[in-house]
Amino acid sequence: MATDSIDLQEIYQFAIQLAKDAGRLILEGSSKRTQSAATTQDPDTKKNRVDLVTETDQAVEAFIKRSIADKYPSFKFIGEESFAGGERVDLTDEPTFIVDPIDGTTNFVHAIDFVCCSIGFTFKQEPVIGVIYNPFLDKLYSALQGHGAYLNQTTRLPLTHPNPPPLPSLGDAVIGVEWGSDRSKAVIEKKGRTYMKLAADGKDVEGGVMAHSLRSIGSAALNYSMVAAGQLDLYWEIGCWSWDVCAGTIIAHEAGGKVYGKGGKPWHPQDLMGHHFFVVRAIADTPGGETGEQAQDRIAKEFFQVAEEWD
Ligand code: 2AM
Ligand code: CA
Ligand code: CA
Ligand code: CA
Repeated sequence: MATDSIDLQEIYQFAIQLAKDAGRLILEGSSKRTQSAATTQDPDTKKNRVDLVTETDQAVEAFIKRSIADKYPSFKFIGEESFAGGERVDLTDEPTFIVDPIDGTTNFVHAIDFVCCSIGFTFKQEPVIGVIYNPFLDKLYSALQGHGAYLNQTTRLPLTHPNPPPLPSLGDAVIGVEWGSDRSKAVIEKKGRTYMKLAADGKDVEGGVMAHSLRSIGSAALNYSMVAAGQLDLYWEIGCWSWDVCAGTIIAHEAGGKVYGKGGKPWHPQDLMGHHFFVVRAIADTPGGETGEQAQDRIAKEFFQVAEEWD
């Protein structure tokens, strides 16, 4: 297709409106968000009884997919619930929407307000547009490549823009982590050991860094949004998917955050299709001569001396 002719500004405005409309559907569906409404249908991809999906997840994805097909019939679409339904799509150079209709389904089912719709868009394999909307808190995080990241379309991110605070060490950080839905012994032991080292004092636990704290807010996309805002210092995730992080990747990047590949390696576009994610918030240049990016790399290095890695 004539990809040179795509109008990113127009697609950005379309994605913002789509996220707001999806948010309305999520609010409407919230009256039905009970434990019993959640099922674990499709045993192939919905692995176990904590991997929840509701009718609202599916209805919102169907709405978003239809809206995109009406407006941009030639664009590709990757979405969590379509994937669960057996639709597998590779990342290509083509314009591609990558969507999670509800990120934070467990929160949605338990009436916890950290729920969002995440709409990402890639072009030539790079995330260039991201919109993350939490309808319960009416917070919309968005970014278009090269144009900065915003909260509710007006407040530049990070919230401290243009003066992000320093981050002297990993011990000064509030770190976003999640338990995910893979509760196998291997995964939970590795995550658990890493969380212990992050939380404990080095005098008690070998390698302990005693970070300011850990937070599990239950939505990968909102973790990215909070790193973009500068509320979380970093976020580490193993096990989530492109639809969890596509929008967040460009929002965090446009807010001065740095995203990394597996194990803290430099980010490569195909990392989006993997399951290892790590992002550090914007950090100020220090008068001593360390740039913000050098500080981000230093924190990443410190983190991966602590974190356990796996495939
Ligand atoms: P979901 O709500 O769309 O299912 C909470 O752990 C966060 O991780 C949510 O963003 C959730 O997305 C996502 N998630 C789901 N399964 C996961 C897994 N196995 N590993 C990591 N994250 C997962
Ligand atoms: Ca899910
Ligand atoms: Ca998700
Ligand atoms: Ca989801």
